[in-house]
Amino acid sequence: MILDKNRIAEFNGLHAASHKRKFDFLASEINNVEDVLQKLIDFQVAIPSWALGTGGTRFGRFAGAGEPGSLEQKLEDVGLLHALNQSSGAISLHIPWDIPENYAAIKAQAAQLGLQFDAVNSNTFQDQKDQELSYKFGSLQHVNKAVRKQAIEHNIEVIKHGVELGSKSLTVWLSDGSCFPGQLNFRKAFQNTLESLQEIYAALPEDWKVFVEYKAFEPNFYSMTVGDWGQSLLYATKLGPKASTLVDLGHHLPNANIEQIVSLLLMEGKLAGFHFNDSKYGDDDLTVGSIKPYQLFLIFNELVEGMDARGMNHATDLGWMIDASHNVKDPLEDLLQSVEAIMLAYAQALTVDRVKLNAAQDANDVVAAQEILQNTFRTDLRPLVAEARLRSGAALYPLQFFREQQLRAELVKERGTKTIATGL
Ligand code: LRH
Ligand code: MN
Ligand code: MN
Repeated sequence: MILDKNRIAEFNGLHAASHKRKFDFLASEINNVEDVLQKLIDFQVAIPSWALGTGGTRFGRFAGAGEPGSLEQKLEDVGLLHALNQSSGAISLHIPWDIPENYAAIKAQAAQLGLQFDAVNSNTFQDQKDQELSYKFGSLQHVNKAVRKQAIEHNIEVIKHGVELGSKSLTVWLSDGSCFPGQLNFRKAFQNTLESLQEIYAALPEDWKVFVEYKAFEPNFYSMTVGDWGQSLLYATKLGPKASTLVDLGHHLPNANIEQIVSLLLMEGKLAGFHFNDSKYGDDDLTVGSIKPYQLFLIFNELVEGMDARGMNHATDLGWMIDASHNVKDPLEDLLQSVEAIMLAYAQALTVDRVKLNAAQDANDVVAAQEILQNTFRTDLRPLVAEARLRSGAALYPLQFFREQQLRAELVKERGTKTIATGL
């Protein structure tokens, strides 16, 4: 489905007057409002191809209707999201869940929808049909060199797909690790993984990067070979300047101070970017901002502070991606909510009074520092984010539009009720 721009314009027209009242009030309270708006307009969050179908757990999956059944339909869905919010202008593919065949056609379709190809993701955490050797006991860490070789070759294959599509980075997430004490020699597993990553690194084109994603547990429950930011940073440092650490918000042990991790990785020039999601317990992959919105704001606060200190471009110098899935929501509605939460946290971080915050920190004025952050967090900046959308031709209220215009029903009509998208 390609959305007719007139439908959005008509919808925005109906809400223009009430939006303007709210925005004008807010704008009069914010110093650098035009600058903030431009930054919001420029900011784009990539959508993972595997989040477009209803997710499942190992206990079951309740498939939705009108889900994308092919890579072309996944692109269509991301194009639809982007038309609605103008902030989702990229898609991240997972190989082999997505197998691009006709590169020229896929690229032409993406260009027509205004989409870029973000990081490509490899998959050595599952065995595929017809795969020669099993990843049951790991991939890049495996005790058998032939298994490591197979996993390295897969990653190089993924890079090749990415090159054809115009991606510029590879994200490597490994489920490698062990389930029981004694199962694995930690040092050998690390060395094998490093050597394997070095071979993948050597295959990166000149202008490419590799993102090393860590995760504390699951599917291995005793040790993970890339289990935390320390281990990821070790690999990234040993690999070289094209390698950095990717932070997936759900991949930490409970109560980890993610904003501090982000700040230090940024300081070291080793922060690759994000997989945004939210969680109550572990890798829950819930809608961004649905559980801990204050944490999300604090992370963006560190990002804005640290990126500005290093003179980085917010929109282009890190990888911004969602990595969420949901059992009980319409995936497109879920993704609209996630993008909105990210934009809101970013807007909040952009409006923190940094001069006052620095002064409070330098004076050990703990109360003032907390007030500054919480006042910003508690200011309703939704009209600001809506204004950025309005100016970029998106819908003032994308979720409302999606529901009122019954876009899922249109997709069901096109694709049918018995649809299953590949992914988690
Ligand atoms: C692992 C992970 C990783 C995978 C994705 C499907 O939990 O976050 O990023 O590629 O899920
Ligand atoms: Mn992830
Ligand atoms: Mn995950």
